[in-house]
Amino acid sequence: MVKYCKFYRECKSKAVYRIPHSNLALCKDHFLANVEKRVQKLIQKSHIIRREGKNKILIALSGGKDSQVLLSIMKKSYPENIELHGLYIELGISDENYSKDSGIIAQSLCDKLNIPFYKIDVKLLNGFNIDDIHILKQIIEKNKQISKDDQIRGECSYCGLLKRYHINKFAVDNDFSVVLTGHNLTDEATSLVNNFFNIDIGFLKKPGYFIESKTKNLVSRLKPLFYISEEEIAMYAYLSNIEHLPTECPYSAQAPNIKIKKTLLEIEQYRRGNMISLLRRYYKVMQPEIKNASSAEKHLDRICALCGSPTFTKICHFCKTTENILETLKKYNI
Ligand code: Q46
Ligand code: ZN
Ligand code: ZN
Repeated sequence: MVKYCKFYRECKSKAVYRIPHSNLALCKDHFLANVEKRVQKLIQKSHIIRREGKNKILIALSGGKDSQVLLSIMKKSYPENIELHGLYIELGISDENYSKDSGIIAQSLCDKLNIPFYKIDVKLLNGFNIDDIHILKQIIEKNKQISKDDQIRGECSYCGLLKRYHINKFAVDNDFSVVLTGHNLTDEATSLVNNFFNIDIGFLKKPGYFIESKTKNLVSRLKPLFYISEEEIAMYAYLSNIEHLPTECPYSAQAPNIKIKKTLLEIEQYRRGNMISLLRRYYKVMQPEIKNASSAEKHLDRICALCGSPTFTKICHFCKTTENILETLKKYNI
């Protein structure tokens, strides 16, 4: 039987998608409008768009569906009163041409929407990329029996650090008021559960979709797709014909959260809306309690002696890590 759009009983079009958490069947136009409205709601709640002055906003792009959809929605929703710019971090993941193709796709959408595009190559700036980390990890693991001196974490751990650092630095250096990232509901629910398992209080007391910075050299960050699931984003990209890289990063299969994500998606099959209610209720009820109960927030009140970033210690975590990686790469002649 053909299902019809249930948008306030006004619409007589055929439904194309059922919103997972509300079970609301919608036609193409009303589905797209529903997603856009939910994104605009978070933008409004975070007050990142000022009525006066310039609204210079940076979107972190990866060429994947999340950031491509975010860029399209932002351009469509705020055609005039904000100045949008796109930044792509070239991480040097060569398998299946992953990084190269991602950059081309991100740039192509920026060109199409007339948005300034920038690219930062981590190998040029830091002397190594994620492929180098991968090679180093393989060698260290192979040599474990001989030497336990060298320790290395997974590729994603360094990748996350490089991206966060360079996105923030670029935003600070170029006077952006806020950075938007494409983190979605599915990934956020997965990280939350993972951090519960690890009892990572530092993460658990952080605010959800908006991290407002009052620290010099640290830009505020907003995740406008926080309450939009991966499936809804894929549907939005498909229905709006938004070009994006369809393949996953070759290192994503080793990402520590992948099994938790699969389990959450299975739970979602019989507890519809489980992920969205987990995030909503956690950030409304539990996060404020954890924040109040835990020791006072440590402030990033020092400036890194090497790079000038805000830090707790004399040298920031990024500079210490990159220095350590460069030394280890040299040791193994990579
Ligand atoms: S790009 Fe980087 Fe992701 Fe690839 S290495 Fe991991 S973190 S999976 S978003
Ligand atoms: Zn409709
Ligand atoms: Zn530093």
